[in-house]
Amino acid sequence: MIDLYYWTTPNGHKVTIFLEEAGLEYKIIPIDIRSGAQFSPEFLRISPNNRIPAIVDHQPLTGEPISVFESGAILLYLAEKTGKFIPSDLRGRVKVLEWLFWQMGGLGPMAGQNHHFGTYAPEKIPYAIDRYVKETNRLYGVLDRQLQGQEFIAGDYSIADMACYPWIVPYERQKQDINQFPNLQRWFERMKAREAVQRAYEKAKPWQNTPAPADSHKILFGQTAQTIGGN
Ligand SMILES: N[C@@H](CCC(=O)N[C@@H](CS)C(=O)NCC(=O)O)C(=O)O
Repeated sequence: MIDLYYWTTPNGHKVTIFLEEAGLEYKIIPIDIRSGAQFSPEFLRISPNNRIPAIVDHQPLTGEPISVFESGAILLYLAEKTGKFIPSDLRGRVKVLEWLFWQMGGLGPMAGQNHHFGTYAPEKIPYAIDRYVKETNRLYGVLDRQLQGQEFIAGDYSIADMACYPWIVPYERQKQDINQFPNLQRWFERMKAREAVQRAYEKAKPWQNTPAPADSHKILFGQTAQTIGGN
């Protein structure tokens, strides 16, 4: 059994997609990041960066239960545990890792800043909005080129696809026209049609559109080292 510390965000969806694809048994433990649940001492013991997702695997391949934070590390851990969605040959494996890390260091953070300045920032700062809309657009172009002539990002369907897909779902919010990226669009439709992906998004429903507390903006975007007790 795996405990998944989860909220209904792109990084949360990555892990439900894997768990659904692999058919692993798991329990969702909601961490409402809008109300500050990510700062509880119990959660910080598992996820010291006070962010979802995180997992506790109660039956690892060896030894005591193990916790993992960071969505890329979780996907890799689960792929290694199950022997699924990552090739075992050297070259195939490197390809998947390249695109997994590309998502973790590029697409995720840049699209995240795009959401921040385009949606959440109380002040609309044209330079910041433009910077992240353009950078997201460049990354979409990179992915579109990579998908030319292939069905999935790094060869066979893999954790690289699972990492990227939830960050393309909000393409409209990111002010991107997916029609400009035909290879990416075909891949997107292929991903969306997967039953496991649909089940993963179903899992989010009980918490989606629930009212956020009045001070959620401050909780999510107002933290410093001092407020989290880091200095
Ligand atoms: N690099 C981390 C990013 C995780 C992350 O940013 N999680 C967000 C939701 S998508 C979160 O928990 N935010 C809570 C906060 O900012 O306090 C990962 O991929 O796991």
